[in-house]
Amino acid sequence: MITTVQQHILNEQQRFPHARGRFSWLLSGLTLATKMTEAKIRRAGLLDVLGDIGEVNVQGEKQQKLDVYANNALLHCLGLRDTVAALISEENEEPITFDREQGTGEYAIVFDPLDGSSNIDVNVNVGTIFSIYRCSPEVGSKAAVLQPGIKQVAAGYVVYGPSTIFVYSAGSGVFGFTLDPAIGAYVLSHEHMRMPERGNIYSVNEANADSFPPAYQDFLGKLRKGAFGRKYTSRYIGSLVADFHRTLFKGGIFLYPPTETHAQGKLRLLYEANPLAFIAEQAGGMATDGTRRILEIEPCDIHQRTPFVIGSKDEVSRLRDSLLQAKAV
Ligand code: P6P
Repeated sequence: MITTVQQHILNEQQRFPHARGRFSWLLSGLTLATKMTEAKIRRAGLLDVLGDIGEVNVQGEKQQKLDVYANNALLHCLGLRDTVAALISEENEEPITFDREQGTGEYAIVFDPLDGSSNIDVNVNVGTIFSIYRCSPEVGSKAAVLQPGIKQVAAGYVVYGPSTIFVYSAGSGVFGFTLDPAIGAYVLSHEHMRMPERGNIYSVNEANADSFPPAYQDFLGKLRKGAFGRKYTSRYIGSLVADFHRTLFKGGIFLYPPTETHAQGKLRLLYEANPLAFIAEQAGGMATDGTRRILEIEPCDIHQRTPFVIGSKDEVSRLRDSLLQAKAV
């Protein structure tokens, strides 16, 4: 007997009698958009969707055609859901808002439509990352998402790879659904996913290592020397969703520290760090900006960046403690 994402959400919502199935209606917009994107990615080499369109997004990054397609699919599918009051995307400078009838439009969705875009042309995993917040007409869309990540109603990602997996949490554990191309549905494949307490993999772009703050360099040196009683290996795909998905399964630590070119880190708080931090904590892991819990950071701008450390409690807390100690000195 298969359980689809919608069925799972409806089962979950039975525990919340006040929910009127509107959340599952909203989520169906998300899953549809990602299936449309997956169909394009799966045939990328055959369709004229590779390469960039010669424009750059708000981040100053070249927009790949698949970026644009993924963004438009999400804006279209979610815009059709009257439960959605606002959409905030990595690809759009300002929020997209909708005038909904009184009593509808209760959610704001934040997303990175196609993360890891630099890997698209070389057929390496890419992903979609999303966060869902409640918002009310009084609060307004920007204020609704400029809240700490602990206010997320739900969050998750889709990793497009050898198989396409939709991973999400609504605050009661982490669930994975694998897309079955034979029926075009996401089918429950991973229940109550848990991140190992510790691992033996660290994931960082070593090319930036010389510009990391000394305490980070010292910590990475300790991992390499087996100072914590186990040998580590290094894995870095350069696609956040793929690097995180591996960390969720295998444990260990992913880091994007402050660097010479990105003093505040490169990754974005609202649509990269917060949703993955929500998933990590729900799975028993941990996520910081080095020293502070990611989910407690008060955002000031929808595109703000943050240093990002996520993974098993053991490694993330060891790094946090050594960074706090370095600060205290
Ligand atoms: P770097 C991809 O462009 C991305 O936004 C994330 O998916 C990834 O973790 C990071 O940038 C890679 O950045 O500087 O190591 O190439």
